[in-house]
Amino acid sequence: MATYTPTQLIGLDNMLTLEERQICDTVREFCDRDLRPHIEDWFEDHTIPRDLGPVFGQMGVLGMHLDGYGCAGTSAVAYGLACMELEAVDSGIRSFVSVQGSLAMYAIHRWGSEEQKQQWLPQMAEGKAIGCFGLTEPDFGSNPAGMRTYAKRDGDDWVISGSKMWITNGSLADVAVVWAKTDDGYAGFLVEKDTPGFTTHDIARKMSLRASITSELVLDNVRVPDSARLPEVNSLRGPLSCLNEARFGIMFGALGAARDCIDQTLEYVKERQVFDKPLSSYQLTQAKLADMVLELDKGILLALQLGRLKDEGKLPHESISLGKLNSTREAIQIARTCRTLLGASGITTEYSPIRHANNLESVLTYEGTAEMHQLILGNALTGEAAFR
Ligand code: TGC
Ligand code: FAD
Repeated sequence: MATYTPTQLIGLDNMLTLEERQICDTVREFCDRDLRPHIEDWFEDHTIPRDLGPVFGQMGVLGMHLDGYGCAGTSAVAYGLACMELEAVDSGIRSFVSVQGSLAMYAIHRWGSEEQKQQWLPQMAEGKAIGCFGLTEPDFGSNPAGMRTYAKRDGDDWVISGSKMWITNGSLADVAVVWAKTDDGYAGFLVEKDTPGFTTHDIARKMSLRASITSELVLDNVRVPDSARLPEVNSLRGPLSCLNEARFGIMFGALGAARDCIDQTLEYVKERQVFDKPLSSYQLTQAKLADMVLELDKGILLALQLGRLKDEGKLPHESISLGKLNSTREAIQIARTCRTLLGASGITTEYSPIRHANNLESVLTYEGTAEMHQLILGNALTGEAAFR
């Protein structure tokens, strides 16, 4: 009897353009050749090689949905599909690409001066310069409006003091996009790595997103010229607009992690004999598989619809919360259920579900926790902001 892959059941390929299918195939081949063979070691060693930057650059995935300045200028859907392939390897891999393209590069592209764009975007698209994005602080994660990092005007310069916490690629970055309060609202600054007073400290012993560097940024009277300030924004609209881009990528990406869990588990249950029959032949196994594939495919259809709206310029930022909330919440459930089907074999990194499940704890939390996205949707539906 013919069998189907999970995405064949919704005819995913028929919903994609030729270019989108080609991008998927190219990124998947690259992942299988250059990333997948190493991911267990990177996760185990709590690291990600810095020289992956130029490798991603050659692939054309860094800032791929941005126009000009050496960026590929693809559709939003193509970017999402690339995120799905990257996160099928590991959320840390997708994080590297989203922080570079959707947070650091997007901030410069959307809110930077022409000089800043010329200076940074081409080398960031090539992966020769790495960027990070400092919004969260030790005491202000879900509520960035409360940030204490402060930038004071001093003649032609700004002097910035404060700290940022949980910053992906913090110590790898050549340039940090740092958000600070000012007398006039909020501003973003491009802080180069060797600027006096600027230091980074990596966060150790993470049980999640181990194939990713997460750092604290400390700014102790860091002096930068006004030309380092992103000139086009002086409100929280600046960083929040960048989050929309990264959340969009996660909406697709988390489903890649879920798909990989299901793929590995399907192979396993067909081979594994329990009570003298393949594990795949039991009704309880099939019910779990059916429910997981249903959620995966529903998630992909939602992501694709929101992606098409984004490409038409008709996607309200509140709708991204639907996708980010759904994909992360369902993906972590799928990863955990796959782990149950693997039994004891599921507790080591030989199979991907437990690694994905651990990673998805971070993905559920960063870029707005699941609860924040419920509140954003609650606000959109009722007109009542219940954050405060
Ligand atoms: P609020 O008063 O509602 O708005 C302030 C200003 O921002 C505008 N705005 C938005 N603009 C664009 N996109 C959005 N999604 C926006 N949401 C609001 C708003 O119009 C206003 O503009 P203006 O010009 O009139 O001033 O802001 P609030 O303080 O009440 O906060 C709203 C809330 C709670 C939803 C927001 O703070 C939030 O989303 N909190 C979650 C924080 C978060 O997601 N942090 C993520 C940090 S980065 C990260 O996690 C990277 S992980 C990367 C990886 O490794 O992959
Ligand atoms: P808190 O805000 O303290 O939340 C704790 C709990 O309280 C959560 O369950 C939350 O949902 C709940 N809560 C908060 N407010 C409310 C409310 N009003 N009503 C009900 N419940 C509420 N940040 C960056 O700026 N740049 C990065 O590159 C970056 N990378 C990250 C990488 C990793 C691996 C991780 C784990 C985090 C990263 N972050 C980054 C930080 C991330 O965005 C924050 O962790 C996240 O926004 C949540 O903030 P918090 O951890 O301070 O949790």
